[in-house]
Amino acid sequence: MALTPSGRERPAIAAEAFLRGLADHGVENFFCNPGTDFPPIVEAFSRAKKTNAKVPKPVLVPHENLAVGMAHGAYLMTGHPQAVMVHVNVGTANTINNLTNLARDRVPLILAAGRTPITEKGSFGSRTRPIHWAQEMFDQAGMVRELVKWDYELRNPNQTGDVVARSVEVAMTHPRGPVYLVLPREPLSANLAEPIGPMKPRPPAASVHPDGAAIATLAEWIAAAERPLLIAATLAADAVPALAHLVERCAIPVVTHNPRTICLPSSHPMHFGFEPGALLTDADLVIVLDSDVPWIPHLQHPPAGCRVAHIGEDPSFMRYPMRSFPSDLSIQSGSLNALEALIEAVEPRLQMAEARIAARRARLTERMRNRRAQLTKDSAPGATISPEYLSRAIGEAVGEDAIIFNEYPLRPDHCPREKPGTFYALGPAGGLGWGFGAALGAKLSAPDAFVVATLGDGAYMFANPMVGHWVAAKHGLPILTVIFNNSRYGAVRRATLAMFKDGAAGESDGRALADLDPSPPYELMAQAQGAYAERVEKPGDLPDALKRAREAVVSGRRQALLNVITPY
Ligand SMILES: Cc1ncc(C[n+]2csc(CCOP(=O)(O)OP(=O)(O)O)c2C)c(N)n1
Repeated sequence: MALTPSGRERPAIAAEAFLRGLADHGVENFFCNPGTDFPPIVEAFSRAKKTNAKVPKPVLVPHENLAVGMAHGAYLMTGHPQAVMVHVNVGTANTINNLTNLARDRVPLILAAGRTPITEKGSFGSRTRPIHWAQEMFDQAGMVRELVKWDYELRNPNQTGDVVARSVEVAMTHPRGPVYLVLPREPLSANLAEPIGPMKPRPPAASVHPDGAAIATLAEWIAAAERPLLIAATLAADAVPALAHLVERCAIPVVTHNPRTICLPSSHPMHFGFEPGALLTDADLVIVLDSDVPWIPHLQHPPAGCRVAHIGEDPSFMRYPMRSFPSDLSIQSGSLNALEALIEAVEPRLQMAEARIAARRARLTERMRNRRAQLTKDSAPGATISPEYLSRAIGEAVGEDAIIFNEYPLRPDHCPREKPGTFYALGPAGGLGWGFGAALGAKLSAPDAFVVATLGDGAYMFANPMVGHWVAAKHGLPILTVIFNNSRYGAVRRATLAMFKDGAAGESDGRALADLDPSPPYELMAQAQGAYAERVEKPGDLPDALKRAREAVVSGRRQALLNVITPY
């Protein structure tokens, strides 16, 4: 128990139990953007400093969306639950974009927000500002309820520890995901009846194991298939060797459609890129591994009679309102558990299939040769810097241990990554304004890593770049940001042309509402915030510019930015 300046004993308040409970549950950082709901939190941090109580590290982030992005990056580095606290309903509103990304990417985030004081007078925490009336909502959690697994409002200060434990337990249970905690000022600032003791976290349940009969069926199908295909999107780093082994053994080509992680090393003989294409339209068996959208049904589909099996901890993506991919078999399981079980089940069934597998391997080897030759051609330097050439140059410059956060212009076909855990991409919901924050959060949790954010110029603007560079400087987070600057929202233009090439919009080449000219001198703006920064326009200048920027980050411990002019 802390003492007051006059030496009297000071009873603990609920905010101290909140912070200490988070620390006891493995939360290392407390990403926050405060308001008038925060005085109990500020008091709790100040008391912890005096008493050396274990609390998370406070990380001030002057925009809530960036804070949530940072929490994502930190989670990807540690696997630990993350915490962000924001100012009442208005701060919550600013989190919703990245909260959507984290919900779809199953990130265990404890998103906490104050709530305007409940009482108009008479309590220690009662209302003291005009905003305290207007900020009240009938149902503050209703703003985010669709995106979180659980929400709760602290009502009794003595329950704080249990509320923290419950929030972490729900967030960490598979499939993981964000939870929302509302903390009104009165209970958060109230004295506790008992001193705060250490909390023993309840361990979350292990990832689910697959049904044995379903695995046996799929193993039979694999042994019998002529033209199998596996489509994946995300895979935990520790499951990559198992996938690599299975598909190598059975000669199953793998396509990672809309990938968010490395599912196979780029050089793996079964890594067939990122578009299902002919491998899908020819297939007689498709295994969908933790992939929400394995192909685009409007544009392509497997042939009639092709078997389709889905594997994942939530193979039917229950929180997606509509999703109608065909399915002959659905296996609910953590990916690693399913892959290990399949490896074991398939081996004894392969004896009869060896000749077929050898013939398929030979066909795929030939196909791979052509694929690699085409990739080399596509990324050759031209008169201007193409995104393919830029991707290749980044891959060559950053090294195999660099951790890349891609939102989303980097062409993974042209930027080989061999090590699991060295590439992450914008989640399936595609809320822009993610990558810069995620890269900063990763650097915070993996200080020795060389972290690189590859961003479109649009994505960079969405990230609140002034806040991002401030956070990098303030918290000592030197990362490299590479802007693929085409002075436009290329994706919006392409979408317009895909639908209205022959319409009136096509007459202006789909540029209306997609034009980001005049493009600001991002490099000067980053320099003003202390970054090493350059503008790069010529293909020949790119490799050295990347080297200088890398040096600035790795040796100079300085944030760096390259504004690369990339017409596409
Ligand atoms: C928050 C949010 N607003 C709007 C969009 C729609 N959107 C998708 S891609 C895109 C353009 C991004 O431009 P840029 O980052 O420059 O990449 P480019 O498309 O030019 O490769 C937009 C606006 C979105 N995904 N998220």
